[in-house]
Amino acid sequence: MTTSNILLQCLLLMAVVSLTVTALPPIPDPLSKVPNIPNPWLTFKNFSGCHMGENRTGLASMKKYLNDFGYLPSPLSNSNFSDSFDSEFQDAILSYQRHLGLNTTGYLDDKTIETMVSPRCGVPDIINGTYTHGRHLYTYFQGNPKWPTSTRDLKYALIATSASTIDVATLSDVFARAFSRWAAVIPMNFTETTSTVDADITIGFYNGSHGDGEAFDGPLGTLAHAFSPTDGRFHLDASETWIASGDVTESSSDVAVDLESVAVHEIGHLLGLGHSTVEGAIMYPTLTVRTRKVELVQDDVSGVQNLYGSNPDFKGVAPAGVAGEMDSSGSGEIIRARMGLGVAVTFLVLTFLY
Ligand code: TQI
Ligand code: CA
Ligand code: ZN
Ligand code: ZN
Repeated sequence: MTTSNILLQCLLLMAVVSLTVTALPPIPDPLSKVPNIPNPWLTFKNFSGCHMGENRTGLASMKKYLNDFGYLPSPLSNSNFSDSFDSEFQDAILSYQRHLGLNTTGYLDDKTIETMVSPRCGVPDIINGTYTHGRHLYTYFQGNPKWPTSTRDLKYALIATSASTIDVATLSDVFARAFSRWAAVIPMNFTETTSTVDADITIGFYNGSHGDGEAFDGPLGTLAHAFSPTDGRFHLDASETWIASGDVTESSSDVAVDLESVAVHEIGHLLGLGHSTVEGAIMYPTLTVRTRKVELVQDDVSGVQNLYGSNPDFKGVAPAGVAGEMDSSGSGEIIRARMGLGVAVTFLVLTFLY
């Protein structure tokens, strides 16, 4: 290779480089990254910035999209979706953003639209509250019962404590802590009331049969049960060795059960969650005696937020593995609830394994 040849090549290369440089397109705006192939959802780009209370021609097509993929309920029979950005549509946007791991802005920001316009699988993401892609996660009761969206304050009352040896002040503390774990993630307040008539949720300790056809069974077996929304009854077996204060793992009893752990699980049922297949979830249907398990994991949070939305102050759960305050003696008996049994019956006492 001669020097002039190299020189020529250099010149050529420079020409190509400068050509390429001058031919570079302007810095793209985020929405133009989407390929311009025929795409039925491309019109969604027109809704950029659209938010609550607005009316945009054609917005109904996005409602159709969110309906097709499981985020928005179908319109009332014989009616069509409207073009107005109403609160139901905002809930669907929030749910979509949560499921897709986007910022939950609740409006049509560019990133959300870009995600919607992108090619995707035709199978709905959610059918009856359950993810269709990948493993099964949280579940709901038949018909997805929940407390009405207008209810943002639930009152609970301790109505039957005489069968329990734990003093009422301690019980109050334990249930307040258990409720607050759920209140931290959804826009719902729980307050204790002494008035049974005002209470949405009633909590009581009972021995044996207690009038709902589901008798308690002495130590272990069934520990407690709760009804799906909006029944509100939460019963505990008075004959368990409940640990309401102090460290359950240090208990002298080998059938000691941590009261707060069971309360957090039952409150999940009271709010409308069935059992989950995610190990480590509060709604996973096993608990080991002499073990404390009180921290919600992402699956519990997704399940309950999909019903009620997110608490605006909620900052996310600690990553798995760090989250669990799970603390086991390792040799304890495992308490198991039968998966899905209660899922088929709503407003009836759920069927129990024990
Ligand atoms: N009581 C069962 C439970 O709360 C009752 C039940 C069985 C149920 N299947 C259901 C309730 C379906 C709703 C839907 O799960 S239990 C656990 C767990 C029980 C079990 O006394 O067996 C906990 C109470 F999950 F660990 F097994 C609390 Cl945490
Ligand atoms: Ca029992
Ligand atoms: Zn009962
Ligand atoms: Zn359960």
